[in-house]
Amino acid sequence: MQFNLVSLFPEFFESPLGAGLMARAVDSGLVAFNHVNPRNFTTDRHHTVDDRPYGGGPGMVMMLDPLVQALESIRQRGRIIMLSPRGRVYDQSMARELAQESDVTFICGRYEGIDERLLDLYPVELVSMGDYVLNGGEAAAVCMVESVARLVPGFMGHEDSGEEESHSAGLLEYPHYTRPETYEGLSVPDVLQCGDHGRIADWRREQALAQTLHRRPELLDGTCLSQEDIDVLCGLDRTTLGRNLYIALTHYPVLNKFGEKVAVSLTNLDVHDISRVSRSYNAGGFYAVTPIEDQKALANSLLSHWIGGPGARANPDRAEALSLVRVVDDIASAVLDIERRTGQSPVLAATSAKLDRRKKAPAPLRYQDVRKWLKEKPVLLIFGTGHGLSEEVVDQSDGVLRPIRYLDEYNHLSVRSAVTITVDRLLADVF
Ligand code: 9D3
Repeated sequence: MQFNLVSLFPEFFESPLGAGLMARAVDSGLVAFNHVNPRNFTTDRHHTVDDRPYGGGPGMVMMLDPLVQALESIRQRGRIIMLSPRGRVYDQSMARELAQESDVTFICGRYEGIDERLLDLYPVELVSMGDYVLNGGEAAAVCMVESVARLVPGFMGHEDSGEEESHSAGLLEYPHYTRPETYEGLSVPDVLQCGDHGRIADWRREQALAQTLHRRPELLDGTCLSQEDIDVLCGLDRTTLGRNLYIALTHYPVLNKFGEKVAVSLTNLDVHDISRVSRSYNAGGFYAVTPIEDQKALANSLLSHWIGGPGARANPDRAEALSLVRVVDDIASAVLDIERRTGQSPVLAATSAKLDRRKKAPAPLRYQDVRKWLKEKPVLLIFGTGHGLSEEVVDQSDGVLRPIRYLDEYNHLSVRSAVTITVDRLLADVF
């Protein structure tokens, strides 16, 4: 396989592509490198490859002609990859694709970037190594070349394949151990010394699943899981984030359609459905907030019917969900209850269907902010009935979560739908 490397710094590649397995693959003719330096295709006295950007601004831009001449000098270009922070993020599936090719060309940018018209002249694919800043494309090209080359049959030597075994695909690795058996009092897990290969394989699979769930849960979405795997994952502790989440459904003070402060009646359907969401996601609790006495009495009679009364015998699952409901006068009472239960003060995250467009409005909370809090402390997620929370509730909160559909104008989900979507964004099994 031939790799064409278009770069102003060919010497960059000397040691990373000249050591270990890569050196042996070059010696055996399995892979070859063709270094092409755009500076060698300049015609002016100073060998200029960059110029000032049209429109002004900092930095320099790589000029078209040296790049075009450099590309034209390559006989078989194959797929043309431009390493760029604007590219699609590189992954193993793209490495697999490229390993099928006989030629690939990598263009490594320097300076602020290249003249955009190169993309009109050649079918260039932009590829990024991830969201961090490098000095240029060379280090990224090395990553791509290395990951593609090891998939070329024969590169790894013996019968060893550069690809992970199919049964471990998409999971993080299980932990490895070697001698000595104990080191500063730390011993090797007993199961690895028992000699039972079936038990060892099971343990390693469980470890791989546990590592993936705790460190990179989003990988599980792209992984084939057996029923046994799912049973293993169910047995692992996934409830810590959820336990810290508390939901408040506010019936007063909320706004009516004229923006006036009002009280809204409690509804049976809201209490049932939000309690079932709370239980399904293992939330810490659900507060129905209303200071109105007959509303509280209504809620409590509903709860006693379903939790201790005839409803509980007919439908024990519902009793389990509704046991999470606590009827309180106001947000402050919910906060006190959470403090009493957890010994910690909750962060208050208000919600809204609309972005606050006022000039001095603080930036909305992102879901990732709230997810981070949930790892260490209780969070009370506050929803409003009617036309949303009144300003005083928002003002006593630590922030307002970004609306569910913040890029759209029409925004009229029921509060039950909004609770469900928000809780799923915070606690989903899948990311
Ligand atoms: C001011 C905006 N910057 C974009 C994030 C400018 C800029 C920074 C760094 C332009 C080019 C570069 C050089 N980086 C690469 O060429 C590059 C890269 C990267 O910086 N991160 C992740 N993957 C890649 S692939 C090529």
